[in-house]
Amino acid sequence: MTSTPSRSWTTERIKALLDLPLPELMWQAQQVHRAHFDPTDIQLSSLLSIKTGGCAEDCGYCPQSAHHDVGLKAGKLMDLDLVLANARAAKEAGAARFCMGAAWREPKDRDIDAVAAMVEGVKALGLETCMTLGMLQPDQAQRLADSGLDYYNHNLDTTPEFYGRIITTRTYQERLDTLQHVREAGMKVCCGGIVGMGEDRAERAGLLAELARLDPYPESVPINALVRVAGTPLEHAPDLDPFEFVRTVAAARITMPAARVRLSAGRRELGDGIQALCFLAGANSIFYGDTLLVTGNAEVDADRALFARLGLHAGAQTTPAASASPAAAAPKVIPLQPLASA
Ligand code: SAM
Ligand code: DTB
Ligand code: SF4
Repeated sequence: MTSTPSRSWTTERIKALLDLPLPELMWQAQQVHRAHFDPTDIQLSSLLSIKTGGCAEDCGYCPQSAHHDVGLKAGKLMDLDLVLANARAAKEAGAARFCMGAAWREPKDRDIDAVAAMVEGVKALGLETCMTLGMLQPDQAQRLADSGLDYYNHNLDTTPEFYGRIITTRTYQERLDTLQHVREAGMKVCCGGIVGMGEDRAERAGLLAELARLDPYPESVPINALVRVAGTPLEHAPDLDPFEFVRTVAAARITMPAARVRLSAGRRELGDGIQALCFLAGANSIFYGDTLLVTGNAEVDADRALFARLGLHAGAQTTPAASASPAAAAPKVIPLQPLASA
């Protein structure tokens, strides 16, 4: 089977994929997956919140927005030593990439000096580096690239039509502009979205069409299932049929054949069976570690057990089971109590 060039993916064509009987959709996704990857190989990225809470943006899903009261204490930018201690623990536990997230609308120029030192330090440990700091100006993107940043995560989150119901403080076009600055600075793009915010199937197709038509499409595509955090406007978002999540993963695989499609936030709540279906649908990356940014993630021990049951392995550098000593089982230095989801 040949993969259709990404630029020809329209919302209508992707909606037609999402409407297929599940066995047909899975079959197409698996053929594309096997043409580009070993389907047992899963990439592991660990997350760390380097600056937590108090964010000026009003993203309706986000526990870190200053517009919502979720009982989270806002913090300052984390010290370099603590970042590096967390990165070392993540590497020991088997992660290949370390993603540092800051609850900023956009970094100030002086913040870039501090985070560039983090990139250099994490890279020196032999990890791939990723950051997500909000909007970037071209010169800021260039400074991050020059410091050795491999990936920049900046999500489109949803389709342009649904976007205004979720975020009012930053435009869709501003997100696209940041993605362009990241590309022009020579970094790899990590860009995806959230499923389960009350959007319909056509709107999920619209998100995938935006992602697949980026030229080139992102190397890394996180598909998050909304984590409904008490105190956020989306606390009571309607339940999503988990098969809709699986379908979205499959369509991401088909439309962005060579991307790492990441089964991201919310996978613990999806359970082992749905996670397994996502891996069969072409997901080949996870956020790995007991916390996401401020909410809990599937635990490292549970992931090791699931990988063993499914015959999956961590591709880059190490496998979690082979590399880890009990003391390195999880990055225990993270000084956060995960927030409970609603
Ligand atoms: N502040 C930066 C920004 O928004 O660009 C970076 C951090 S922000 C937390 C990164 C991404 O996390 C968001 O774009 C969103 O896709 C995801 N996210 C945040 N809260 C979430 C939630 N409750 N459930 C699922 N994904 C979430
Ligand atoms: C992404 O797409 N998902 C991650 C990462 N990029 C930075 C963040 C998920 C956050 C989930 C809620 C929280 O813990 O804050
Ligand atoms: Fe701020 Fe990012 Fe959360 Fe939006 S998603 S409120 S920009 S931390």
